[in-house]
Formats: sequence, structure tokens, C-alpha cells
Amino acid sequence: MARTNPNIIVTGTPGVGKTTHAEQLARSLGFKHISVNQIVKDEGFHEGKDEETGSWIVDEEKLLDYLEETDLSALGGHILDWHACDLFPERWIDLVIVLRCDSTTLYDRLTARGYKGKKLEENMDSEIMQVLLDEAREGYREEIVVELRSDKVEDVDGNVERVEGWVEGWRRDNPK
Ligand code: DAT
Repeated sequence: MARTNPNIIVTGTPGVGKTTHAEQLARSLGFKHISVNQIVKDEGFHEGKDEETGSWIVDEEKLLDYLEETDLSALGGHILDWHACDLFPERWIDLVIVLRCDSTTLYDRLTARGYKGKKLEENMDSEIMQVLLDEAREGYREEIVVELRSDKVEDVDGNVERVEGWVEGWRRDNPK
């Protein structure tokens, strides 16, 4: 593997803390934060919004082509932040972090964000049914998938420290 830094996916149900973690990780590691949602919006990689849920209907092919062109696979040092993960080719990825959150806490975060009705319900169900964890486990080698709690503010610091340690280990195992 040619890259000198690992690529990391931060995934989970909306509201679990992906952006919070990805920003802090990017800052402390000096990595690039790729907010996939932002790219989809900015670059128009979608076919509008789902009427019922208000979520983007993503054109995954365009998104992947765009990411491929950034050469992130060869460069490494990217934090991919998205509420889905199985579309990223495994050869791009060194670690998949699935953030998890207590359902009452998630309910409060999502309602504060204005989610209601079907959108709120679907995301709550998704967290309770651990949909993203299963997706990650099905899509990637078991040993690169890690589940981390994101209930409290202190969890973020602990998780970031843990990932920093993991990155150091990765660098030792993958010398330049
Ligand atoms: P996501 O990107 O997964 O949608 P976010 O990072 O935007 O989530 O966080 C949603 C809200 O919850 C935001 O107000 C920050 C807060 N939050 C996230 N992780 C937290 C944590 N571990 N402890 C306390 N608040 C957290």
C-alpha cells in the first residue's frame, strides 16, 4: 500500500456526532475532512430530494468519480464523513469508525435539528437497529471496523485520543 497516512470513514446515523468527530480528528491529525453531504450538495451529485424524508437522492456514480479524481486513495490522510459507508471501495479505506448514540440522546439531537415525522422515525429506527454498524461489517474486513460511543462530550475527546493512537500504530506498520 503506497499511502503514507490512513484513510478513515466516520459513519453513523444522522446526529450521532460524525461532523463533530471528523472536524476534531482532521484538526488533531492534520488530515483532510471530506464532508460527503457537503460535496453532494455543492457539486449537485443528486437527483433532488426525497419528498417524504427531505434527504438527498445521491448520484453515487458521480460522487465516486469525483472522489476518485481527488486521488485520496493514493494520498491517504482523509476523513470521510457520511451517513452511509458501503459505497467506498475497500482498497481506499484503512479504518471504519461507526459512531453510536443512546436513543433518547439521539431523539433530542434530531428534534433540535428540526427532524420530525417520517424522517425522525426512520433515523431513530436506523440507530436502534444498528443499520450502519451492520452495513460497515458487511462492507469491510471485520478488523478495520470499530464501534465508538458518542453520547457525551467527553466521549469525543476519548475517541479522538484512541484514533490518534491507532494512526500512530498504522504508521509504524506501514513505514514509508
Ligand atoms: P452528525 O454529523 O452525525 O449528523 P453532528 O456532529 O452534527 O452529527 O452532531 C449533532 C449534534 O449533537 C450537534 O449539536 C453536536 C452534538 N453532539 C455530537 N456528538 C456529541 C457528543 N459525543 N456529546 C455531546 N454532544 C454531541
